[in-house]
Amino acid sequence: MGQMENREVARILRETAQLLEIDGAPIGRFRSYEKAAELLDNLSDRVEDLAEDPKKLMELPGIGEGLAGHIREILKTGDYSLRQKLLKKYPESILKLLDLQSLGPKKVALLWKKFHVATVEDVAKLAREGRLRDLAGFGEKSEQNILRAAETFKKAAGRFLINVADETAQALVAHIEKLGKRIEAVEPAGSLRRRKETIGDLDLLVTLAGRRSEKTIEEITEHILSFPGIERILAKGENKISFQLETGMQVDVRLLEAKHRGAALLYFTGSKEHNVALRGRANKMGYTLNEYALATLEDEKPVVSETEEAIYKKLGLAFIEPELRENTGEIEAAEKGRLPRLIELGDIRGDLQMHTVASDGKNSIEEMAHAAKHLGYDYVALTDHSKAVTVANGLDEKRTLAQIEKIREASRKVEGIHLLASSEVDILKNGKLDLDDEVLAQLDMVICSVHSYMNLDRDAMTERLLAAIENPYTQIIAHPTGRLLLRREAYAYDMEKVLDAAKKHGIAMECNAYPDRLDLKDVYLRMAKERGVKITISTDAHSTKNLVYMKYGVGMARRGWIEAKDVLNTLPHGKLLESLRPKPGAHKARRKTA
Ligand code: DGT
Ligand code: CA
Ligand code: CA
Ligand code: ZN
Repeated sequence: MGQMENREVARILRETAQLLEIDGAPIGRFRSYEKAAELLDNLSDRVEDLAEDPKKLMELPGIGEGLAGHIREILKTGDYSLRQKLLKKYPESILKLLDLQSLGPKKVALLWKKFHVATVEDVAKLAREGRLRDLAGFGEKSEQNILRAAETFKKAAGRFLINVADETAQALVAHIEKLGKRIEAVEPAGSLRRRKETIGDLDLLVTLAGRRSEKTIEEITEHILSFPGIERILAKGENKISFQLETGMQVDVRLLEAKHRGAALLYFTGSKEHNVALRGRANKMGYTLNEYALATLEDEKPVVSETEEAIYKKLGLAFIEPELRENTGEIEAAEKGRLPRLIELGDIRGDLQMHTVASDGKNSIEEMAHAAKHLGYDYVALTDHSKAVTVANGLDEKRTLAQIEKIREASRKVEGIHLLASSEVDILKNGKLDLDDEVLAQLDMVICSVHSYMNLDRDAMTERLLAAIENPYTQIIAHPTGRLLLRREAYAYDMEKVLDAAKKHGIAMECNAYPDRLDLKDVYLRMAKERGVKITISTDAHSTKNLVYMKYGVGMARRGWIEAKDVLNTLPHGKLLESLRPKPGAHKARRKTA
């Protein structure tokens, strides 16, 4: 029996739920699978350990004898018989169809019944031909939505969210490090090291401790390939091993000697564009640059190769952080000594967006506060949804006021951390905010964001955001473009206009650290910084476990050339509050006393 991660078991349960729903099973039946999947995803214990004692499994909420048995079957066989049975009825690709934004199980079931289609391509074809508009629940608009979603799907194929890639890389590094003294280092390179928002494949560099010999390479290769979860081996040479994991993720592992480590890191970190520019520069200076060394052009004599720093130095450049290596001005800045001093995770003093059980979060105010305190934060803002976001059980005025009281009470109870009573106030279709002014005035911080009518045309969306920014209560715009990585494109609007308005009114823009969002993205962060618009980096955590996503937000901010001084939540509590756009009342009061 192989080792199974909670996530893997959850996936099988979730897929069973989806197939049952397509199959027209009663809601209670598939929901119980769905809930079990969600539970496992958020469980800190390994389900495999719990399952050793049948009683322990059944102590979990919502897990009865039936589900406990199914979970044990999944752990034992690596699959689930009901799922397999359903997959005899429907092709596996139908599960991918469900990932398509705008298609739920009911529509997928209908498409299967009517046309026997189960792939994104086939459904897109029907949409293109205008054959879906007359189906119940569809229309011309849904055909367009399907086509747009299919486009996103095509682009996303074969890519992974950064947290998934990062966790896989960490597991691989831990596995390879078991080689002990035989290796000197194991380090991720490629897009993961550059902290790109999505990752195509993993590139791992393994530096050997001694010289390479056939025997050591053989032993090391054998160990690496014993990593659980390898689906198939793609290449196996003395310098490179490639394989595909069961999750579909591809991994390239390079084996190298210590003297080449810097050159290899530089080469395999990329980006390709950065490397091309660096090689051009090297050539002009009489060098060649490859994955082994910076060498003289004339007789290919190695000059430096052991560290990246030494190579950059030889090329007349300051060290360029991996996140900046996209050939968007970093080489020129490194030459002139004008690189930014990028923000680091340790600069962050608090988290300004998170949800609790009051709306769609999993933990209480106090649980979030304790977890945040544990991370060493000075403050956090509790930002449950407002009433328009009904799917997330958003709070109306009355509930918001009660929530504010609860937060204040918790703040008194939990020592050593400031709790800000806030709300993620929905920006309505017309740009108005979803809570009354009297309630907005009670909040310590007002964060606003869009959750509906995301395909307004560009001008209407620009106006909507401008209206929200002009509302005197607005202080921060959260996940400003609404993108969901690999699933949904950003909504279109005039970012320059919106950032100009944000600057004018002293509004901060969020860099949402949730791995599905990472919004604002690098390019927009840089645009914001150029205008002097302040940034906040927040996790949008929906459980205590999500608070660690901060590092991905910091990664995106670094890609956007952001420094600690650009980010409001690097400030201590008092300074933070002073730096927010003044509230309407406070503004008046301040002017009166002046
Ligand atoms: P990904 O995997 O699509 O998220 O993006 P990367 O940047 O990790 O790209 P990948 O895995 O194809 O290659 C890793 C790095 O190795 C890449 O950033 C630059 C370098 N590299 C790989 N192959 C080539 C190549 O054929 N030419 C050049 N110039 N660089 C390469
Ligand atoms: Ca890669
Ligand atoms: Ca690669
Ligand atoms: Zn939101």
